[in-house]
Amino acid sequence: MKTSVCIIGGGPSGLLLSQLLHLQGIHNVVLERQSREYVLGRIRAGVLEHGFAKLMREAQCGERMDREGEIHEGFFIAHDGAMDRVDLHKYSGGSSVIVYGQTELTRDLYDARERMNGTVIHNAEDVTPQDLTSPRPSVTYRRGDETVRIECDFVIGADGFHGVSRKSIPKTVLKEYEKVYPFGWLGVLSRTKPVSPELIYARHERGFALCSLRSQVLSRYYIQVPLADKVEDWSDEAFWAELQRRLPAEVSARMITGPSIEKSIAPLRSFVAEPMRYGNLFLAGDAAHIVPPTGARGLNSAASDIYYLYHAMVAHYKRSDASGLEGYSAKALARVWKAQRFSWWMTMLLHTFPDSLEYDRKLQQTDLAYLFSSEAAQRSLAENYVGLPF
Ligand code: FAS
Ligand code: PHB
Repeated sequence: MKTSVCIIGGGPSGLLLSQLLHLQGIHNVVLERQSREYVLGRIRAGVLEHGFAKLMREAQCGERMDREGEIHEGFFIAHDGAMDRVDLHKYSGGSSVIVYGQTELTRDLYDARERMNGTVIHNAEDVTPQDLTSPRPSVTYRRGDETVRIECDFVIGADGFHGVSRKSIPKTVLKEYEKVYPFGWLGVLSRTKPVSPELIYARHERGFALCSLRSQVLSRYYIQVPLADKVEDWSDEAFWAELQRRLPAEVSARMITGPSIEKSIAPLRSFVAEPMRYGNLFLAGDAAHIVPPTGARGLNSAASDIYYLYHAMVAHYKRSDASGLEGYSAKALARVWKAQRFSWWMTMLLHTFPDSLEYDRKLQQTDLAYLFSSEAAQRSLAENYVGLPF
């Protein structure tokens, strides 16, 4: 099989790039290890930057997002007995975010790939990039007993943190930066009316909590839990009781609880791999970087990688201009590290740390007091949360 661009990974990064390249007549193939149902069974991100939303529209996949997604112009931070609102619209110069689940946007991307007869190969086993530094790289994968080779010009590693692509870069070339946090997030999805029309991030001495949503009948809640906790340690009743302990009384009092339809614990880490290019392999999304979800930057960091790669590939194939490809890694990493900083800052601000000093906790309180006393501080938070320019 021959193609121009072979994309490893059928998550949002891989599918969005595949769709954008297809619309520009650049042939590509997506290789996904799991089934489509498995990929669509993952519950992950919920907040889209305006840049991500724009790319979805450019990919002709934004119609349901614009119809069913919710525009949010602010969110709340509950702390020290107060509930302060961050006015994103005012402090970002009129911008906002869209609340629309990653599961849904991945479904929209799959549907578009199918509608346009795109090649997305599921259940691809033992996917292996080959000859990445040669002018004719290829990717092999196993389909039952058969090994298939896909010859291509470029390989895109959009296969997430546990994928094969980053591991195909020699250790003498790759530099990894990592910070692991001493806690995780226990997340619950429930068919209940959300407790608040806007997100509530809560800093509490018992631990962080977040009230989010997927729609007006589907709520998404999180609480910070110790790393040693397992999902089976948490009954629904225990979850709801702990969540309500960490929220302001007036919020807890109006909370509608119900059975969890999804419950999982995600560990929190900050991670960046450099460079994001090796020969004709380009890394994008979680394959290259991971952030703690506190700042809702995870999926959104993938968006700028895809934007840069998309424009670089179009320049290469349509104008024989390789500058975008040559400059990709440095350009993508510059924005990735700003998302890393913001996610780290939000995480340090709002979580309780097992080994923190009383001094550290006073600094957190002071940081929040300063934030809500300074328009400059709120402008800084807002411009990062709605998404820095691509
Ligand atoms: P993905 O991991 O989504 O997709 C990679 C794809 O590659 C997967 O489908 C995988 O099956 C496939 N793959 C892996 N290895 C392969 C191989 N060898 N061959 C072929 N295919 C292979 N972000 C937020 O903003 N907010 C959140 O609340 C949030 N919660 C999260 C919870 C969890 C448990 C995780 C893991 C991430 C969360 N994220 C969140 C971040 C998440 O949304 C990612 O940023 C987003 O999925 C990135 O998309 P991709 O880069 O496409 O990677
Ligand atoms: C979510 O709705 O899943 C969500 C929202 C905001 C975050 C993290 C997760 O910062």
